Amino acid sequence: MNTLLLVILAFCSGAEMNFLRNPGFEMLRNEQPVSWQLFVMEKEGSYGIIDWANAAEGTHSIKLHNETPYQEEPMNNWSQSIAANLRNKTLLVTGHIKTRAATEALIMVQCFRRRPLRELSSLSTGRETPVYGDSDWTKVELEVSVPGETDFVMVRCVLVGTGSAWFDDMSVAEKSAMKKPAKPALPRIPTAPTASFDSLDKHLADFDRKSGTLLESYNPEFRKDSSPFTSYTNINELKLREISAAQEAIMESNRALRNLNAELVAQMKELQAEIELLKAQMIEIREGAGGSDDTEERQPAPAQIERRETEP
Ligand SMILES: [Ca+2]
Repeated sequence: MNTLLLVILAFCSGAEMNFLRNPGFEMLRNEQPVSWQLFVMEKEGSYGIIDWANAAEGTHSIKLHNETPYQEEPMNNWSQSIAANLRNKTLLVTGHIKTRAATEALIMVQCFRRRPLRELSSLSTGRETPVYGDSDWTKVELEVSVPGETDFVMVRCVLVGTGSAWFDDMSVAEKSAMKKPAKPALPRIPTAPTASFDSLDKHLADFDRKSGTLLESYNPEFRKDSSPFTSYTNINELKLREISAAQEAIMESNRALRNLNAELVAQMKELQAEIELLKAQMIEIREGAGGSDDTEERQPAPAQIERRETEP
């Protein structure tokens, strides 16, 4: 029985489709899990690897480790972007997390609009089911109502602070008929950056300036929160949202620059052709008028000069 048939049978039998690729980290390429991206801010004793010794399912999991704290929390993470159309769907996101001496480990889900780039929602398992300290494999889950303007969904496995965290057996599936009320999203950042090419420099400058005091800038209520874990998660979720948005803005601007360069090259070629044509017409006019000075050599067109220069 081939794979396609198995997939069709699974679909027809009502099994939930997992929108994540390689959700159990069993497919490897160059000792890296296929379809997953690693972000670890460079620091001695901080790393992300595939782990053969710990697994909630199969034989592999992914691991993050931070030996010592960063001056500013980078939210090191493994991530995967889902481009499937998930608009207006209610998703059930699940995963398994194991920790050793960890400050906190969580799964975060962000919904983004692409043009203009804007984060539409962000939720994490850290808000209601934080995993920290020494924990054996723990199942965490999160319900996400995907906004109607969403173009892609980012799923991140995050280690906050120090220690070790393992992640395995992940799933992002459409929640079936029985719908629960949606959980509230994080407060929106009023100055969420867009991918406008003109405003990129301003945005990056703002990002640098605000990164240190992000929470106070955007969420003055956080200090009233009595839960240290929830507060810590909020701070770092906001920072990660900013980092993600800045990365996307840079990519958008690079694309805009490439397009602009291509247009400029095309325009220059057109102008050069027009100049050649005008020069040829001037020569014709001079010859037709018989007013050319025979004692003076005619000026050749630039194209002719180039040819002469390349001749041996
Ligand atoms: Ca696995």
